[in-house]
Amino acid sequence: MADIGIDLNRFILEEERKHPNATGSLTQALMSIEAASKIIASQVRKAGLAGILGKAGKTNVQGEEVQKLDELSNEILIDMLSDSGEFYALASEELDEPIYPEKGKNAKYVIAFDPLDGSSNIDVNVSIGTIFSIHRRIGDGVENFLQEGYKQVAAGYIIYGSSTMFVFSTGNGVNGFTLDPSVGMFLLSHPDMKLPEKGKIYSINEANEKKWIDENLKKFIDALKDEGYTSRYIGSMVADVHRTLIKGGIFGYPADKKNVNGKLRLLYEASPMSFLITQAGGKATTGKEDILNIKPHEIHQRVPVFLGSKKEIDQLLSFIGS
Ligand code: P6P
Repeated sequence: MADIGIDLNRFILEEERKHPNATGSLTQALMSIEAASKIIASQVRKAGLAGILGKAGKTNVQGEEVQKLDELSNEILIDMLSDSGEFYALASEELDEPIYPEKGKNAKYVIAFDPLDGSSNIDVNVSIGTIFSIHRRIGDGVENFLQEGYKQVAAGYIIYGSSTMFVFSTGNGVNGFTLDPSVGMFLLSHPDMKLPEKGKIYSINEANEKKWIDENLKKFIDALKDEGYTSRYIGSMVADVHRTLIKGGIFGYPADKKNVNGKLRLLYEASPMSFLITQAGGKATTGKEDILNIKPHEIHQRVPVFLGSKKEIDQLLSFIGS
């Protein structure tokens, strides 16, 4: 295990050295994400002052109003990732279709990202985040993004909260790095992150209870209440998943009568977060199948999401599993 305090770049390079055939492409790819995240963090931290709060007046492919910080974060990521030359294609929550950077024509990887998830919380100063998912390039078009989640090469998020953290996995466990703004470096603060086998928290928007499709879901939540669980729901996926990764328990965004496939997107929310939770010893399911086994059919498709500690996920499936 790497020493606490080692910086992210050195950690990534040491990971590369463990793979004799590595070409350095993934290293460069991850470092370009890191660089973009530092710029986004600086914009997020001063958003209230820089007059970039508030709605940009446009709506994205999800039909959601786009806030200026969303647009800015999306542009920063597109510029930095395209310029790295390490990505053949980029897919973003903010783009209807993938883009194919000129410098990435011979690149080995593709990346899907949510540039600033939880953006409805920007104006009220609640933690928000960037989520990313990296796959190997397998072809020349959108099929690159329609790969099962278990095939991800790397996945991670950056949470802009009380501190800025970079949490990621390349398939060998999960490590968390905290930004030291005084030196502009992410330093290893959470080595080899593991979910507790069982938590004490459930995280779900109970306001939607009347719309839940499976009535056994309410029975499951009531069972947790009877066991003395507490409820924590921030309404920003990165923040709710980050807490679940550290404290355990369960986070869910189920299908309901309004969102019949759930609200969260498979490619750049559910799949990368499920990869991390699974790498950290937890589980992730739609309630019917393991999220990492789903073969996407569309880059913006939505899925029901339940992820967290083994105990709570197994208990959930005993109530709602097919
Ligand atoms: P609701 C934020 O808009 C988001 O996409 C996720 O970050 C979050 O988990 C979810 O939506 C919250 O949705 O319907 O509970 O407000």
